[in-house]
Amino acid sequence: MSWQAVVLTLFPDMFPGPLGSSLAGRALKDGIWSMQAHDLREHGLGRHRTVDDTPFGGGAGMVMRPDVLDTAIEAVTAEVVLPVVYLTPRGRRLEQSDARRFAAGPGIVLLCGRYEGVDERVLEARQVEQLSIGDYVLSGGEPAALVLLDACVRLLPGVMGSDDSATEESFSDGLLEYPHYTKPAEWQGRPVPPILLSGHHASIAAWRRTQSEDATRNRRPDLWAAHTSRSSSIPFQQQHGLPARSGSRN
Ligand code: 6GU
Repeated sequence: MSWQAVVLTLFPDMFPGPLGSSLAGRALKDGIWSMQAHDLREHGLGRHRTVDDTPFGGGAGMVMRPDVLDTAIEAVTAEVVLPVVYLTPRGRRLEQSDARRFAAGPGIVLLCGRYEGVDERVLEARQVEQLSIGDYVLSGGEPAALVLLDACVRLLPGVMGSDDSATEESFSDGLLEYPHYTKPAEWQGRPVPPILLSGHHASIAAWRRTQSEDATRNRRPDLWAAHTSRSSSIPFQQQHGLPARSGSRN
């Protein structure tokens, strides 16, 4: 049985979208994962297939109805038990550990809201997990759903090559990746860092480690703080950007 991605959306045409190409697209064709995008309007009420209404308490915009969403969720979770996730800027920030957790299970149901949001009660009743992909505003949850699915699918067995690139990349040890270089050795007057041409594998590994640490410290102080608090092997001076201890202590 393949890993199951179920999307509930008013815009099913957006799926699989970019996930129909490249690695994820190959894996979809190979049956490693499957994708169903359901139009929420199929469960809409009345002649106009209404899915939303005005917010109690007033305010701008429309809110998606809990009864419509509940029927839609019930229809797709009748057979298998899958976690249900609502993509919303109100959610907790998506992390690599979430992708690992979902990829390890049978699949996921993704609820993509439009308008001002969805009625809170259906999220409580269905124990829906709320996730955001970052602190910026998208016009809907669909691009966020594609992001979450990409992060999960690339972790499924057989999707990436036989190498360990899925696990070795950024975030697996809490550091950003070191910079990469290829031919030509000099381009527009810019040489490749000479250490990379030295053939000294231990020195190259040490240089890359330093590059990873410097990039993380400078660009992502949040990741750096988490990394240093985990690894007690890093000297206090280095953790705090102080000159290294050297010479006699007396
Ligand atoms: Cl999950 N949805 C929307 N609409 N905007 C977002 C988001 C999600 N994550 C970041 N911005």
